[in-house]
Formats: sequence, C-alpha cells, structure tokens
Amino acid sequence: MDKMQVVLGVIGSDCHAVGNKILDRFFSDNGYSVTNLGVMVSQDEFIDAAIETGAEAILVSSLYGHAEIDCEGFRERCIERGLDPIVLYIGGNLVVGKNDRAIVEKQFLDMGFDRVFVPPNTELIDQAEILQEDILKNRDLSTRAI
Ligand code: B12
Repeated sequence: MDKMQVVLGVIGSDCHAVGNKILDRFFSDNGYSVTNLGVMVSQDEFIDAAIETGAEAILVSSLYGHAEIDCEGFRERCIERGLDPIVLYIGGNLVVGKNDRAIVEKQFLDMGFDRVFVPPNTELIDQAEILQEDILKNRDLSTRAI
C-alpha cells in the first residue's frame, strides 16, 4: 500500500518549532509521507499543500494560545476549496492560560476538527494507528458517496 500523505505545520504567527520537528519524525518513522510546512503557516498554505500532495490529513499545531483565531473557519475553507472529506487534527497549547481540557477539546471539535490533542494528553504512541483508522473511514465514506 502507498504511504498515506499528511500535511503538518504550526498555524498562524506561531514560531514554536520543536514539537513540529518531533511530529514530522514520528509520523515519517511510522509509515506516513509527511509534507512539513514548518512554522507560521496560514490556513490557505495548509490547504494548498494538501491539494498539491493529495494529502488525506492536515495536522495543525498551535502553541502560543491563539488557535481559536487562527483556526476560525478552517473546516469551512477546506470544504470550499474541495478538501472534503479530509482528516483535520489539532494539538498543542490551544488557548491562553490554564483551561479545562474537556472544554477546550469540545471547542475545537465544534469548530470541525476530528481530534484535539491538548497536553498532557498528547502521547504520540497511538497516533499513527488512530490517524490511519480516521483516513480509512474517510475513504470508506467517499466510496459510498459515489
Ligand atoms: C521554547 C519556547 C519558546 C521559544 C520557541 C523557540 C522555537 N523556535 O521553537 C521562544 C522563546 C521563541 C518562545 C516564544 C514565545 N512563547 Co513560548 N514556549 C516555549 C516552551 C518553553 C517550550 C515549547 C517546546 O518546545 N516544547 C517541547 C515540544 C516537544 O512540545 P510541544 O511544542 O508542546 O509539542 C508536542 C505536543 O504539544 C504535541 N503536539 C503539538 N501539536 C500537535 C498536533 C497534533 C496533531 C498532535 C497529535 C500532537 C501535537 O506533540 C508535540 C511533540 O511531542 C513553552 C513551554 C512548554 N513547556 O511547553 C513555551 C510556551 C509555549 N510559550 C508561550 C508563549 C506565551 C510564548 C510567546 C507568546 C511569549 C511572548 N510574549 O513573546 C512567544 C510566541 C512567539 C511566537 N510568535 O510564536 C506559552 C504559551 C501560553 C499558552 N498557550 O497559554 C508557553 C506554554 C509558556 C507558558 N507556560 O506560558 N517560546
């Protein structure tokens, strides 16, 4: 089976680079073909890269606390540009300060993300498998829609 394509990056004006490199290494080592856009990536740059590479998932990071603003309308923009379905994950320190993890998670699920990873719940160990399941679920949905 061909490797599944994913796009990775840190959204907005966020320059935190360390986690991004770890995610790149992790997913590359676990069977994915990763297009890593690095830091300070706009919504449209994620979408452009996903279209160019035929990616089936976009993995967004945000560490500096402004994910809500940076990700506003992201799912809608993906749909508008023809990325439907696509797996959308987000992880990191998504909001400013200490907040109830469950509330933050719900907030981003409501914005259209499929999964939300808020520390300390960001163990990567099972992520490769979960991502594969989510991508296969989308492929199944697409096949049924035809
Ligand atoms: C190093 C650092 C910096 C460095 C970054 C250097 C660089 N180029 O990388 C510098 C000094 C530049 C910096 C700047 C700032 N920082 Co800073 N920084 C940190 C610090 C100490 C470590 C970040 C790090 O490298 N962590 C290690 C990596 C491995 O972990 P990670 O990034 O969390 O990523 C992992 C997980 O989150 C998860 N993950 C992340 N994304 C995703 C996505 C998916 C899909 C999945 C599955 C998992 C996942 O997996 C990753 C790998 O394990 C953190 C505090 C901390 N302890 O986290 C603050 C921190 C992130 N910074 C913070 C802030 C506020 C800032 C500034 C705004 C400060 C300022 N006023 O200028 C600026 C922002 C600048 C900008 N434009 O981005 C805050 C954010 C607060 C918030 N969100 O509530 C933090 C949390 C510090 C704090 N406690 O206040 N910072």
